Amino acid sequence: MYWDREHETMSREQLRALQLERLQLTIERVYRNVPFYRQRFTEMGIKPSSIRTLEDLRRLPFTTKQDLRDNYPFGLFAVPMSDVVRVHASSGTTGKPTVVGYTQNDINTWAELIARSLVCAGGTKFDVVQNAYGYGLFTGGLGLHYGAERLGAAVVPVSGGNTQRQLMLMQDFGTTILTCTPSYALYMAEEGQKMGLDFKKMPLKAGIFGAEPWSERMRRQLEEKLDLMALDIYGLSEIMGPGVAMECAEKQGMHIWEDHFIPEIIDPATGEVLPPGEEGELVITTITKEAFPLIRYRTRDITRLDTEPCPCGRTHYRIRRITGRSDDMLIIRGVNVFPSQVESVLLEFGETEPHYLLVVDRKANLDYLEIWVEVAEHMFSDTVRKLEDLEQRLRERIESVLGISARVKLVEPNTIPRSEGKAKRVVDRRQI
Ligand code: ADP
Ligand code: K
Ligand code: ZN
Repeated sequence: MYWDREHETMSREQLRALQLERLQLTIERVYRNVPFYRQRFTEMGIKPSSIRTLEDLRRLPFTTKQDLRDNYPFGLFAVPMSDVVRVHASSGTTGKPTVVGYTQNDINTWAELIARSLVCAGGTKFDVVQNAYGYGLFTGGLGLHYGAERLGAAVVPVSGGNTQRQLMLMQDFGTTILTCTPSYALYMAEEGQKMGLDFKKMPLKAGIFGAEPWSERMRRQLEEKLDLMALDIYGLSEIMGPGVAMECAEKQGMHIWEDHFIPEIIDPATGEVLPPGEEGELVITTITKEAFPLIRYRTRDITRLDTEPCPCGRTHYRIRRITGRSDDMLIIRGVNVFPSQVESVLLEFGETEPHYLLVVDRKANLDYLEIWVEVAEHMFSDTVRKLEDLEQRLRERIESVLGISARVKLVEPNTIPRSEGKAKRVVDRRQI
């Protein structure tokens, strides 16, 4: 029923004591090994010995994605590269990605937390886990992979895409646990139906869905169509990757693994810590990471912390569904996209106007991105070929920066509505 009963069901007092001990070690580590933190702490008159209680955490400064960008690529690592065994990356706010590193111990911790998360979904060594999260620089694929192996399950490292083959393997291998984004799972369900598959006759029992926001409505659809228990998993590369928090069979929010991460909920406007239960931005401090520890990292994800005891017996607090972001990041097919990334490409090209719009839609459970870009009047008197050529070059460059496919549509001046004040860069038509 549990993977690590001792840690998952610790009393709150024990858990707090463990957190304080680990927090103090982490503060010492970053103070010693990361010039960025030493300088920040010194400016604020903070020494490692200043952190005497868990409440003292509030005195420490936040870390933001901009800090990661300023220290690109390895500047915040707290160990020499000889101790780093893996590097992952996710979208940054402009062209450069956010880079994270892991020691062997970090990889082990990650595998442990994923194993815990799989057990939350009823996983055992007898399961066949079809892992359709993308493998590569993104944390989804490899993160789930090592945890499923740790559990002793049989992992099918199929990665994303190629839906017909996914469905064939699912049938032939007798997949019992499916891991992927919720929108891709729905897409698979519908493709399967078209192929005449009867999911009720297949051994699928659980789906571990995350990397993008979804809803109770989607949960009902997934459970009905795929005949499984659909659970939510949360994570972000900066903190580790998937498996930072995982729902149990109670389906009342995701247990955040507090023996490794300390969550806080803040008012995104003032930075003030909010009382338990209030909605705000999730801030996380890592307390066991070696290569890439982060102090009070602002996730920009909006949620609330549920401190009520859970009937499953796990004592770790739960975060509720992520309801939005406190920045302009979009998640398209599980991939993080910032409008500023598109802007940086347009600036680099210098052949268009600075007015652009990202139009996102979901058709048949797949996300589509169209980018409208205004070009000068005289461009339209040029040959069609010239315009098509620009469109294609922009598309190729944007796709390589964003990591997802997109359609570029060149439009005439003043096509994109102007707004007073902050420009509106996104039209999101998706319903989840
Ligand atoms: P991952 O591969 O886990 O998606 P990324 O670092 O690429 O990692 O993206 C992390 C972001 O994805 C989070 O900050 C959050 O906005 C979003 N995300 C991850 N899991 C969920 C989830 N279960 N529900 C809503 N959003 C999620
Ligand atoms: K994501
Ligand atoms: Zn629970």
